[in-house]
Amino acid sequence: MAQKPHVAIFPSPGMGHLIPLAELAKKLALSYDLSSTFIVPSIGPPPEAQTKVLGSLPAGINYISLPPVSFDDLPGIRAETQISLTVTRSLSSIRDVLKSLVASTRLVALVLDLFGTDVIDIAMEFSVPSYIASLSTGMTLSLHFYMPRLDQMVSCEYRDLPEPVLLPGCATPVHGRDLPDPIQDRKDDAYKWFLHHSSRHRLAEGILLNSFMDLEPETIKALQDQELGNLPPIYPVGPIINSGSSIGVNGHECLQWMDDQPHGSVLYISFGSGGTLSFEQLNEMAMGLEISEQKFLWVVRSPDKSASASYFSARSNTDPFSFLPEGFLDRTGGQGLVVPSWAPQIQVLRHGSTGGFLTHCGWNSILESIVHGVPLIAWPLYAEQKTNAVLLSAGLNVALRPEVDGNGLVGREEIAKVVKGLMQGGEGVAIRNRMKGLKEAAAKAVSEEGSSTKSFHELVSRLKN
Ligand code: UPG
Repeated sequence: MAQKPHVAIFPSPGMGHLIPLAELAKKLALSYDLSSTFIVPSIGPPPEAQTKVLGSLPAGINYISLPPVSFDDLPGIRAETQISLTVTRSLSSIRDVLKSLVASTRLVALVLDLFGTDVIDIAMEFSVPSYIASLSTGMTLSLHFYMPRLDQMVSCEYRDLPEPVLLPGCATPVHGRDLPDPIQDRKDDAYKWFLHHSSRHRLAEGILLNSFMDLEPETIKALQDQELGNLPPIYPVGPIINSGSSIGVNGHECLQWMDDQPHGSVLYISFGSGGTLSFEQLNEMAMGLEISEQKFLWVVRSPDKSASASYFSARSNTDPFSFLPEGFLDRTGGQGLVVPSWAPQIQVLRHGSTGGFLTHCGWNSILESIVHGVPLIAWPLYAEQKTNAVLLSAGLNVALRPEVDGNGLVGREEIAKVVKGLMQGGEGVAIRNRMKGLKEAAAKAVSEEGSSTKSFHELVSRLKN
């Protein structure tokens, strides 16, 4: 009997990459009978959240953990650089795994994300086609294809450009300071890596985009109509989101508390798998929430100067409660729940008591909010999150974006203002209604005849043949 087609999936480090790729693999297995193997890079001990995701994969999806790579020789490098170097330092073990998969399975494709583009060369050695899973917006994908040109055209730092940048196919202009964080310092290695991966997008056999036609119609059309030159085929297959197959860390405590809250009353606050605030900002956040008098569920991590300090561990570095203002937990006991490190986000967003989400604008969080119709406060921290915040607030109009003061902080009064505005104000109602429209559009995209379902069929028939 002929062997089933098999797909190798290479997620670069970070829960924000692993979670949507795990959901993609489940879809391939359950709807299309394609088996897969995850090739998982590692730096140190695997985060608990990662172990839970990999441990709950259904039959037909395997994973192989690569030997850990060390960064003892490069202390203090940026997260984006470390992610890229984790990939290049793992190339020889990736080659070994691919070789054994080629020998033991009918390997039809390798799927990798933005930071994995160096693995394309190894796949070529084995004549295996590579597909890039573009796990953020169509807008960011447009930037990747435009990046080599932008790099040539602009000589100053992007934040110093007098006019906003119009990315191909994108109706919303983006100020240079809102372009992704790794390209804010042209001398830094993170810039070179971003440009490197961007240039290599054209080597892919195809690109799966975790967005959908009705969300970013002009951008996706521009990408598909080849306005940026000869591009690989783009398959908009989103939203692919966390299905929440396990309750996860702090799950029962959060959901029990949510059950006791009035419908639509709770603001959920989370900065994704790795986001952290500075000590001063953590304090302003606590005081702002308290004076807003709105209910909240806050996932808190110990403060750090780097906004991505928990990226590789997905947990607080030390006890975060000891950094909160004195008496805060006692005073807000009836108003909110604070949990350390991690919450069962998808179950929280699905819960009837949730009325809003203050998010760091990671794309998975945004898609999860759209699918559940939860309006947003956009609080971007790092990576491409500021660009996403522009799309949400200025483009789609489904988020409030608080003002940052001259010291780089969002003050307590401003926090209380946007929180009340979202949860109680007229603006909040308008945003909630627009979010409802996006929720319906997302459901339509993944329905039987929906645009993303059709795209998925096309992609799979390409993979199988
Ligand atoms: N999550 C939880 N509980 C938590 C925190 C996160 O379940 O307490 C889940 C969440 O549901 C989501 C994922 O973890 O599925 C987090 O993904 P995302 O919101 O995209 O944030 P990051 O982990 O920060 O994602 C990285 C980048 C982000 C980018 C994304 C996709 O930081 O900027 O958009 O990857 O490329």
